[in-house]
Amino acid sequence: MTQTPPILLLADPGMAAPLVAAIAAQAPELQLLPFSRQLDDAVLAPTEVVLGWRFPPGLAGRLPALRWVCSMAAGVEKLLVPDLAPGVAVSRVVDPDQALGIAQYVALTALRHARALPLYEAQQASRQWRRQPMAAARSRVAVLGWGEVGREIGRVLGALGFAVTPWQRRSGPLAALLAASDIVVNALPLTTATEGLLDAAAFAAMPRGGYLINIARGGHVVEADLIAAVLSGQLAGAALDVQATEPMPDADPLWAVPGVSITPHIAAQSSPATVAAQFVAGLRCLQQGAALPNPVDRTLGY
Ligand code: OXD
Repeated sequence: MTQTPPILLLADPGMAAPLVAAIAAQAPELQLLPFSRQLDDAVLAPTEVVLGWRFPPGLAGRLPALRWVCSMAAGVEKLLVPDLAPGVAVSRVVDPDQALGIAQYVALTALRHARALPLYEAQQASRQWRRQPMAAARSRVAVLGWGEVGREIGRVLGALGFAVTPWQRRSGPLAALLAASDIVVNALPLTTATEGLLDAAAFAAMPRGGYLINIARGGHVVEADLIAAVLSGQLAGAALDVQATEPMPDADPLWAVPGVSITPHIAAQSSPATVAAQFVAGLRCLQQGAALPNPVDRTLGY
């Protein structure tokens, strides 16, 4: 491999050390430069390659030699910043284990809702041994977004007996599918076209007692509308692994909505070894002028 300028690493401190170790194990000749606010323009200017999940504000405009941005996250919207020069290629890591992990999270939360576990947990708290009728109609699931993650969710839920219907933006209007879905799972990329898609009108279109599972981005959901829909009983609740503001502040009203389960963006993460292997393979393609694996269409946003 020919000598390259250091690779700029945009990772949270907890993620940076295992990634640096995984890349060193696979390509010891590569030099990594973890980003810090103290780095000045002279150090940043030679950067040709960025590996990360989000640009700090103003950074992309300070990288005049940038050629390639490799996203270690499935969602790339935080890298497609306005000051990213038009010619810079963007691609992403696609980790099948991450898709499986997310599908497991969705299966867990969908089954918890469909099998009325919160009801039995409440009964246990008051020592009630009471059987409730099961509603078979709870098994219709709309999966919004049919990329690697959406398809894996569909595969796992299908195997569990849920009737899964996929939806993509090109499938056309969403309302009819929402009206026929007891559970809606959001696995869409966040783009200007999908931001705020899950709003009061979407929740009103769902059958009363419906349930939302969001493993994509908080920006897809108008959270005030979701809270109103749950408090009014239109929705039974929601499982939100992602929220508009992460980390969620203490004062966020979502914390205390009965029926809403919050997890801190843990549905699944890519493994450092997979990120390292795909990044190194992508770098070789870049150096040889070959097509990058898993390219991102910057216009579409995914
Ligand atoms: C994401 C990820 O995009 O964790 O949310 O990969």
